[in-house]
Amino acid sequence: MKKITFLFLLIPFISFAGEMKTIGQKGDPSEVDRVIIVKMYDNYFEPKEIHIKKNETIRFIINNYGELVHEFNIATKEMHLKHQPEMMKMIEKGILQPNKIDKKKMMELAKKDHSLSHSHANSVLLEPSKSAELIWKFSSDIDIEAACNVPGHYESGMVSKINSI
Ligand SMILES: [Cu+2]
Repeated sequence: MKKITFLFLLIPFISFAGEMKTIGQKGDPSEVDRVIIVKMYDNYFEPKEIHIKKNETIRFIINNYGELVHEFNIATKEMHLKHQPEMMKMIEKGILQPNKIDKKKMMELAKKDHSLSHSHANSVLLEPSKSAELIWKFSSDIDIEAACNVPGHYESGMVSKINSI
């Protein structure tokens, strides 16, 4: 019985790890090939297109110049669409506010529901005037996008195409 429970817990993890592999992996700081500066505004990114080479490790330096909380998330369109309900849940729980992240509440609620902690290697969530960096090693040439999944932002065009050459 215990074995079966364990397997069920493992299945979503395996499928997520599989998805991550197609978009690349967390990059090693000592292997950074290039730095790309990303600016967040309400509700769009600059640049709108990002060009990368297969196997390139990029250090993204992300600055939020907007007045709202924004996310920079590297994923396929399907992964973004799957992540959006998690972001909606963060709003419903009061963790994610238009211009603020309630980190205390996040830590508290994430003890019971890990999806509320928003800890993903391929994503950063930033309050206004904050900045962060994300090092990513791209491994494939499938269609990926950098997007903000704060409810309504993706739909209003907060997405940059990542083209591999
Ligand atoms: Cu946004």
